[in-house]
Amino acid sequence: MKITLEQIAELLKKHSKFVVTAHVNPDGDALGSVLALSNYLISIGKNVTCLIDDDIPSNFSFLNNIKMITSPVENKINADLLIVLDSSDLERIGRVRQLTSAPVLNIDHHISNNEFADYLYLDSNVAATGEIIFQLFKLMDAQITVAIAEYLYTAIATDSGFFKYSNTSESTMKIAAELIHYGVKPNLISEELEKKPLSSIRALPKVLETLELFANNRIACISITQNILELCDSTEGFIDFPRVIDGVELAIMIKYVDDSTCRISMRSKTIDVSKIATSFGGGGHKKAAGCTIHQSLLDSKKTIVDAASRLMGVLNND
Ligand SMILES: [Mn+2]
Repeated sequence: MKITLEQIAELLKKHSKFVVTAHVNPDGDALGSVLALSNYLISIGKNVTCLIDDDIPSNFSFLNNIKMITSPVENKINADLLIVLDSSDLERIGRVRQLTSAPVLNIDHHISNNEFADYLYLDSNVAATGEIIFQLFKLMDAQITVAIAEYLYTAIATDSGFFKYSNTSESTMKIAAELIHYGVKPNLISEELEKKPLSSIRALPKVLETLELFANNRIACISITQNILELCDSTEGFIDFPRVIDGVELAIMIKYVDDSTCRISMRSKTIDVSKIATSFGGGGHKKAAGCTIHQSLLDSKKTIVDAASRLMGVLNND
């Protein structure tokens, strides 16, 4: 059932025990939204358990109280509501669903959302789930502490590519400005988020060696092979290299998972890549989406480049 922000506020007021979660492979929006909403709920006397079924990338360790997000363990949790943030389908929250039978409230901005929740608030026009949480806080007259402002700024800045992507709207900027008013220092947040481990920079030449162009140079693809993965812990930011090549409309990163599984990330300037991702069981946004393909790295590359070429209306003869 689709609900309004007002109805979300009612649900939050009415209930007292919440599990708050977001998608696996958590990004700034997932973590920032979970931390902002959870800390607010705690501040108004609610009982909150924050769970994400994955490791938290070290870039986010600067966020206040980040350790309150833990991995799910076997024990069942008695809760009134399971709040699922920034996730377009239930599979994306991993094992968290098995821990509670509470009804699900889903707050999300992915156009590919499959409407799995009991209560859904979906706005695919906002840059980040953090924007929706901010609107909710305004509606509930929430006190926005510096920490909450930092969580929301991190959520919005990361999902909008630091206010560069096409999802950046007038309202995105206005919310960011308000968050600065509440005490955010944008330079300090960028410094933390831009940090890369030395191993990633050292692996970069190997990554760039894998660069291939298809569809008359409109598609650029990099491959993170098993060998490259052994050199670096994080592949964060690698897709920006094919993305910025002059003339490239679609950047693809194919990451080895095992001999018959690859993780695909896509960043587009023209075509709607959420369609491609959804057709392979993944999801995302029009200009940024991802999926998993159960093929070898080479076969996955062909599969995804062919699908993208078809959508672009070009025959891929490369
Ligand atoms: Mn998001």
